[in-house]
Amino acid sequence: MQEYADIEVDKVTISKILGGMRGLKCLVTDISYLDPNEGIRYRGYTLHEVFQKLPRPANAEIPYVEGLLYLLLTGDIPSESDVSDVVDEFSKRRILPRYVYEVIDAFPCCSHPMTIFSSAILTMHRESFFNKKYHAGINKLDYWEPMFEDSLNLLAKLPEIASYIYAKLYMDGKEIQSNPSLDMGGNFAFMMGKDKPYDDVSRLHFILHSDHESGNVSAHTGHLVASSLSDIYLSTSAMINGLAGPLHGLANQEVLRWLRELIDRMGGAEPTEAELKQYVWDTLNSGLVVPGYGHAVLRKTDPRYLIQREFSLKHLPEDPIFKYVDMLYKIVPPILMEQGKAKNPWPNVDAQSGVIQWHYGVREYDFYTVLFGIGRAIGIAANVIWDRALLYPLERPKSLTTAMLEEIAGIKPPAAQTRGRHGKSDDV
Ligand code: CMX
Repeated sequence: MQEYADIEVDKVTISKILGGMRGLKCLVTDISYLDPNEGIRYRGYTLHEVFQKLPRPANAEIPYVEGLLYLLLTGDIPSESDVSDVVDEFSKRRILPRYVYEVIDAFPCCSHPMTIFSSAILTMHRESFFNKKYHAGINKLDYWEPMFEDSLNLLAKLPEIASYIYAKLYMDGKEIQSNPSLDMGGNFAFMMGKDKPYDDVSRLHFILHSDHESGNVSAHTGHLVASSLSDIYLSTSAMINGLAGPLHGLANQEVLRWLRELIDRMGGAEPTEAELKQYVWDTLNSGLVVPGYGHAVLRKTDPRYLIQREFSLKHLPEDPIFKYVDMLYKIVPPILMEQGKAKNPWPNVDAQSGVIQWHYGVREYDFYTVLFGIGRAIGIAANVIWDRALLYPLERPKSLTTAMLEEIAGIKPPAAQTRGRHGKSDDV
């Protein structure tokens, strides 16, 4: 690569620097690619192809999540036997250390499930093989191996952690022990105490949320933290914290909260189209965002939204909240276009995911982002393992002062630049 090192890929403009680096091409990943109009491809496959090609459990509509991990890691569609190897690995590694339950039990009341989830993952940092090997002096060419080992250990445990948090917060601590004969999606449904098709709902949810290339807050945080050779526990806990923001993963809970507020406002009566429009405008006029709509990269309806809509049309067409969600699909985009601010007026993944959970009885909507986190952890792990295998460097972009930018823009004399905003001669 050295001979191509100086070839330009993108231009860094002031608007990109000040605009959250939106669209700046400065990261590399081969795990997934997000086209603004087509949506996400995992290892070159569209989501429809992924759902079609990956092996699925007997009597299931949705493929094994374990097969998706195989695809993200290797780029190959796994055989049945490849998938059953991963299922076995997960089954062997799923048991949580006792202290994880104790940490979850110790949380004060009213803690958000994402805070508990992130902390529970962080607590397991002491289990890290990577950390132990690093301190024993492992060769950097071998870093990926303990990272891989740690990742399998962590991913296998996430459904156990999440379902225990759910039991603790909402089921008076009545946990259901896992069933080692089931795959990840099936076992999660089992531990949540849910019958079919919640196993498929879980597989669908985890696969759809796993990766969205590497510039979004959660994926980028995971990659950034791991770039300092932090292990998968530290990196995943950090990515969960990024996911917990309302402009990112927390939007799935916000959609349900926003819909429930509308239902309360209507006093149970079904809103007319005019009333729904008014509700959307009231939200915008109060300076709030319409949750579940818009995207930093996508410029069309998110295919993850459409796949969940297809699932809902098949399994829950009469669900009253799904009907609201579907009415909003027609109502919100023209309103956002009329308002003229959002670059993408179309729905994203979070506009549809909560209603499916609600329908199957998971109505504690502040838990929804934990489910997103289980899925996203799969993509983060695949990326971070490859980061170590390819010896990706510490990430360290350079920052400038405002005065330096002003000088670059030609609106400030050079003398002030080195002192920055708080320098003596900087009288801005
Ligand atoms: N409702 C109201 N206003 C919106 C909007 C929405 N759904 N989406 C964008 N806008 C506004 C922005 O707030 C911004 O306003 P200002 O100029 O006043 O700052 C303007 O439109 C331009 O924003 P943009 O370039 O279109 O979008 P960004 O890349 O800045 O932000 C996103 C993207 C997702 C944060 C934004 O669309 C949003 O806030 N959506 C609602 C929250 C949401 O659904 N987040 C989940 C995204 C998917 C995920 O990561 O899980």
